[in-house]
Amino acid sequence: MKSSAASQNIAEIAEEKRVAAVDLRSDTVTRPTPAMRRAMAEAEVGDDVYGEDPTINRLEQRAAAIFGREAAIFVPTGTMGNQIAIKCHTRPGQEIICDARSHILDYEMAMMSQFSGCLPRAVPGEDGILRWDQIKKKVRPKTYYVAQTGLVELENTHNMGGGTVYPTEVAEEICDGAHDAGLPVHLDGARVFNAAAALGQPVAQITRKFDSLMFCLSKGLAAPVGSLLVGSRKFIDQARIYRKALGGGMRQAGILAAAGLIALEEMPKRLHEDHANARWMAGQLAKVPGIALDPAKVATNIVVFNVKKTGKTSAEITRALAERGVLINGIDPENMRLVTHMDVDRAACGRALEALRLVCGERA
Ligand code: TLP
Repeated sequence: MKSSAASQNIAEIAEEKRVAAVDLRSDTVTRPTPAMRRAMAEAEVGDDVYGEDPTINRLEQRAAAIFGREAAIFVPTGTMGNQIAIKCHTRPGQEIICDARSHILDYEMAMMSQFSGCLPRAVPGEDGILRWDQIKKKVRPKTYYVAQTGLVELENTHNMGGGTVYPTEVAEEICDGAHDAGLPVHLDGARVFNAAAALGQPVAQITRKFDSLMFCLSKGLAAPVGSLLVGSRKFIDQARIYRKALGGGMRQAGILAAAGLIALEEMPKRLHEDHANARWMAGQLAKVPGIALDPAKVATNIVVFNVKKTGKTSAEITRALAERGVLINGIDPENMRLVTHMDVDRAACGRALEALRLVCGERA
């Protein structure tokens, strides 16, 4: 994805043109609802490093209950949640089996190496979805002269795979296989509520075999900040130590947890609207000359499409769209990603589509 500095410039281009932006760069751009802002203003708070913030405690307890686990910990970002989990599960010198386009590998600043001293053993999943048959071949033999596998990591939904969803039986087969091999499995469930909505199954059911999972409040669930790491009491006690070590002990963060509680209780109900908008956009986009994608693969709120045959690079398209008030980023020179969310309704999606038709229709 673009650096935040580059994205900022794109937003500025739209602003200069004084058009109301349709921001499809990510579901991270959602703004807190009026109810969240009220709850934030009125939140009961205390010092969370002393375990004394009642709102944080409530959020952690609710997250653990919703996922049917012993405990949870509030962390400022999904990245911190994933990296704490990796640190807890592994020892320096081990390998982590993950998809070749996973967020932990491509967008988390090589922290699995910087912080945990581990190497990725990247496996190419189909649209990001791995199978046990692929993974089992990558588990290192238990001999003293090769680095040992320490962890298997999955991502559901898979971001760069196009918001793809793990069939529950596929994820469970991986967890069972890994456990038989003596390996823990962590889930990057940044968008696990989108996966649950698409599958029509509760999050507790689709995650029950994972040893730990991280989910984000600040994506489709629209909270301003925050993620939770969920697992056993022992795992979360260890996670609390690493969160503090990373500078993630946040004091009166109940102000954030108050918005997070609304995100957790209220927002999963509306994710199907984002999915319907994404599916609609994908169907329309597939008809635009020069754009290639398979709309049948769009299951959640992410649409990845190829623009090679428009004769333009994704960067050129991003800029031309921004001049028309539409914000969509490239993944690489040929591929782009749009993400639907609470702050873009069907009419806004229609405006974005119109701009895409115009921009892609022009010859480079
Ligand atoms: N994803 C962001 C970018 O970093 C790509 C986005 O716009 O989608 N896991 C997954 C699957 C994610 O998509 C993200 C963020 C994270 C972890 C990290 O969350 P944050 O941004 O809170 O550190």
